[in-house]
Amino acid sequence: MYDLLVTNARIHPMDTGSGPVAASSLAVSGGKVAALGVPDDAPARERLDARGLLLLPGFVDCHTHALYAGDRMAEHVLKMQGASYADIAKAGGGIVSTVKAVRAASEAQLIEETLPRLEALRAEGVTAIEIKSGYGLDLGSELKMLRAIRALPRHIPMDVSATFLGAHALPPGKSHDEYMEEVLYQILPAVAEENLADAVDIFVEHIAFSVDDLKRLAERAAQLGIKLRAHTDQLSNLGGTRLAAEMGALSCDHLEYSDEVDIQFMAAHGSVAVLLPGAFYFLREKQKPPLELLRRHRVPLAVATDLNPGTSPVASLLTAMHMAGILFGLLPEEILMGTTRLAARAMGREDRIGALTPGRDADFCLWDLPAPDIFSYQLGGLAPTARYFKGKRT
Ligand code: DI6
Ligand code: FE
Repeated sequence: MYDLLVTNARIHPMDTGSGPVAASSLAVSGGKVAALGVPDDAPARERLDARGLLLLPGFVDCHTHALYAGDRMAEHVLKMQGASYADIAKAGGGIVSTVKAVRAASEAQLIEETLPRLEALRAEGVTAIEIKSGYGLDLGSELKMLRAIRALPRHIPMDVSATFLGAHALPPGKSHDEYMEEVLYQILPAVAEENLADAVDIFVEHIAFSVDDLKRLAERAAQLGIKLRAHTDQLSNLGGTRLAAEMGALSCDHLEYSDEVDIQFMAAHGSVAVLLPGAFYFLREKQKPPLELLRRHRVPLAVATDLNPGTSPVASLLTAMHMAGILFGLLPEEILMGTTRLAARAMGREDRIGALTPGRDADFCLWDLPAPDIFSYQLGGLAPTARYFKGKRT
C-alpha cells in the first residue's frame, strides 16, 4: 500500500537528463519516491490524477545568502547615481552595514525577515535551499546565523542546508591575521561542535581572502569532517578554483575569471561549477564564465540565485534560470539539470534530493506547462499548480 499515487503525469525525473520518461505514475512511501510506472490501480491511501500535467522535482537553490537583516536599498540608489565604493562605505553601506544589522538582530528576527524570501522561492517550486552565514563575522553572531538557518525547516517545508562562510569579509576593527585565527581556531570548531554547518565556504578575492586562507580553511574543515565550497574567480583570478578543486571542493562558485587550467582541475576532481547570473546582472559585469571550456571538459554545471542584499537581491530562482540562458548562454537542459540534480550535487545532497528516482525524497511539483524548456523562454508568470514536500502537499 503506497501513501500516495500520482497518475497521468508527464514525468521528468531529472536523473540522467532533462527529458520525460515513459512512465506516467509516481508512487510515494514514507516521504520517499517508491516507484515510477506502477499500475494506475495499485493500492494507495491517497491518489491524484494529474490529468496530463508536468511533474518535475522541486527546484534546488544551491547557493544563497538568504538569511540577513535589513536591506541595502539606500546604497543601491547612491550607486545608481554614480557613487564610488568609498562614498558608499562613508555613507555606512557595503557588507559592513549588513553585518551591523545582523549583529543587532535576534535569532527570531533573522528567521522572521528571511521567511518571506524563502516563501517567494517556494511559490515558484523551490523545495531545497543552501544558506550561508557570513554576516556575523564574530563567534556569537556566526553561531546565531547558523542556528537560525538550522531552525528554518521548523517554519517552512523546505530542505535547508547550512554553510559556514566566516571567511566572507574582514570584520571592522580586526586585522586579517587576527580574524583568520579566530575563524580557524575559535569559530569553526564551535560550529563543528554544534553540528551547525554541512559545508564551509570562503570568498577568495583580492577584496576578501587569499588562496593561503583557502588552503588553511580547507585543511581545518577536512580535519573536522566538513565539506568545502568556495567563491572563486568572481572579480579576478587568484588561483582559488584550482586549489579548491584539488582540495575536494563540492563546488566552485561564480567562475567569471576562471581559465582552462582551473576548469581542468574542476573536471579532474568532480567539483560542480555553480553559475550565479543574478550577481553578474546586478553588478553589470562584463566578463562571463567560460561556458565553452566548462562544456568541453564536462564540468557539471549548476545555477543558483546567490540571493544576498548586496550583489544579488534576487529572490527568484526562475529569474536566475532565465538569466543563465540569456546572459551566459546555458541551454534549457543545462539549466534544468543545474537547478535539480546537479544543484543537489553542489550541496552534497545528490543521494537524497534533486531527482525523482526510488529512494530519493518525494519533493516535486506539478506544472500546467507544455514542456520544462519554458523556464528558459518565458520570464515571469510561471508557478506550479501543486507542490509536494516529502510526499505531502504543501
Ligand atoms: N560575493 C558577493 O558578491 C557577495 N558575497 C560574496 O561572497 C557580496 C555580499 C554582500 O555584498 O552582502
Ligand atoms: Fe555568494
